[in-house]
Amino acid sequence: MKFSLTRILISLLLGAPLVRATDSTEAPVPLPVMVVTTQHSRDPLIAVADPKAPAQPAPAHDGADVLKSIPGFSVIRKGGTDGDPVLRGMAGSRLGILVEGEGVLGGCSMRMDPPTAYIFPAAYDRITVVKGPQSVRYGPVSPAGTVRFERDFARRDDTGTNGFATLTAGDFGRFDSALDLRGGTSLLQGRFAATYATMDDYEDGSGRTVHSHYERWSTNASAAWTPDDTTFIEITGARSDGEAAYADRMMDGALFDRTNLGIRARRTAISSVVQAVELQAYLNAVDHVMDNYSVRRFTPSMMMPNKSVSNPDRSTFGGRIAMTLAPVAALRLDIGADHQGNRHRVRSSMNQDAMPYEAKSRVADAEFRQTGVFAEAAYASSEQTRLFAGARVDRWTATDQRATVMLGMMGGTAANPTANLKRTATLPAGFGRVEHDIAKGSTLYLGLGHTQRFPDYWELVSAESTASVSGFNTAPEKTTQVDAGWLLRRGALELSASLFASRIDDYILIQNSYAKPMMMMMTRMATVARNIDATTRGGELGLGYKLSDTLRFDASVAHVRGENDTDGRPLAQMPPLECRLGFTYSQPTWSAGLLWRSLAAQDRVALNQGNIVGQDIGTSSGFDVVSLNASWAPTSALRLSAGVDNLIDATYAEHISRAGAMVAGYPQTTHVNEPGRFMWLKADFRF
Ligand SMILES: [Cu+2]
Repeated sequence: MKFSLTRILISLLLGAPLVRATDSTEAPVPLPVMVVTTQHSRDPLIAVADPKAPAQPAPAHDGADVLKSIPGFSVIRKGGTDGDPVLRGMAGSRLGILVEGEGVLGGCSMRMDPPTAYIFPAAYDRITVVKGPQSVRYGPVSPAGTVRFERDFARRDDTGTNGFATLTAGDFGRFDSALDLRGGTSLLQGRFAATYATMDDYEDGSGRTVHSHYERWSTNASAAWTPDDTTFIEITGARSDGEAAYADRMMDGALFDRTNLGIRARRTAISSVVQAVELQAYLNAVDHVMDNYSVRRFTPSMMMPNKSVSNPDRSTFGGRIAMTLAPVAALRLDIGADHQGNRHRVRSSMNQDAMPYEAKSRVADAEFRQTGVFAEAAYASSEQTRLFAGARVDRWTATDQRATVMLGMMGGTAANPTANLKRTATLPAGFGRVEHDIAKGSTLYLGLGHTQRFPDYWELVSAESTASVSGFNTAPEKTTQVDAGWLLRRGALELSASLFASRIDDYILIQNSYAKPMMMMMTRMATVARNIDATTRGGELGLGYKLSDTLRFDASVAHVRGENDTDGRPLAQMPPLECRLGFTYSQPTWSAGLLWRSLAAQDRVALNQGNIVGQDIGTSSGFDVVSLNASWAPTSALRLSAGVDNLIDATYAEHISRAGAMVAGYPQTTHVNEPGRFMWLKADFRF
């Protein structure tokens, strides 16, 4: 019994499946014929998604849209792609995003490029989400949770090649393709993945064209050396780029260039006590260009009378060393250290014709460094009860390298009061959780976590403070959260309930239209970062029920409510109550399904307040969207799926989506609207 507890703990800790997936030498497992509409949690606080599976609504090919099928997630829309993912009302750096354990930080001061803008889901094997501050092993603890995009990481037990290819075509000129090839022997293996995705401007339900076209491509390559069953050494590289039209601002993204280099090594089964040692180092260099002329028709405006460009870049480098110990059979201990540093630079031109930005030199404006140590334990105290606890401490340094501060587009510049300021902070985080099986297939859990988040680039550099033109003194944010829930799998029933309550001291609120005095008794409107105290609470409920061998019913509810206790107002940018109902009829080789997504109105708003991505612009009404899907697997290697998203062509926008901007040649809408009726076809082929 001890052995199986150990196996469970190892698999929980390493994130590995309990039973190893069969390799290509054995009979292939057919591709599942379901179109994913709702992901159910099967472990406390953990949601797992297959980034290669067909999903409805059809996600844009980026790392944010692919999370929409997990209850609790929503996306702040800005255009056709590169939206910002939100978990339980928490966006930006409150949600950690890791690509194979690496941090990728965008460079855009206007937040065009969240980390997910550089992620191409079809190139990965698995997405794992840990909700809440309930693990300390993945770098500084993000208060809302951590999303990991990962590839399988194991020795091959055969020689040969195998691969996965996918094609999607749809309305509005949608075309996605991806190829994932792997081959080698038990000693050496290589992998190559490439993706290409494009879409024209889409139309909302009322036939209004939204400035939203995009084109994206990526390539990933890796080579691994596996001299024996317990040693894995891999080097990886990636290159990607894209172009995206934005419907919510005066500029578009003309370049989203990412260059990646990484090395990782793992040695397992070193001794009875040392189960695994892992080492990793990486570099992610992001180069971004936004302008007002190359992706849209240039139209001079008061704010930007000339062709204008901004070209930020950010290099993020980091590393990690970790060890998994098993001092006794029922105890697993993970200890380690990680480091991350990043450097942000920018060059720009307010008159590209007269002074091209390419001729200017890049100027560093901020640098961040973080080093942390962590220890996390998992202990099976009985066959029914598991205890988890962890603690980490991070040392942060940030340097303000700006001599001057830009006061908006028209405000000119001012001397930077925090120029050359180097600030440091030592921030703790920790959690404890108990999971108890009250019966077979029925688990209750209760956890308490605390984390202190160092402010990010956008909170320190892009925003001012209320008292000064620099926000560089913004205090760290402290989150204390209780997570509790119940998982039940019995017969035809699958139920998951997760509830949370969070107290956030010094929540970093981003507020725009903040009046500041200017010379000659005038005022100007600034965007400021303010520390406030806030509380949030809510949860997700998931239900799956097999009505018969062929008919399945799925439902999910996600809710969050936030308070700004300092201002006595609702906390801004909270998505409204969301319900999803799904029916699926399935046969072994085909399925057909219906998804009904219903959103409540949101009248709890705080105008001009929000986060680094966006601010509340008003209340929103509710909406209902009905979609249909079907899937067919004629052979074990081929799957065809199709869907009609938004069947009744409803006109709607997500509450948290950005306000529509005036774009020449396009109608302006209050929010950036979601697409109208959208038909798509997807083919997946495994070989
Ligand atoms: Cu940008």
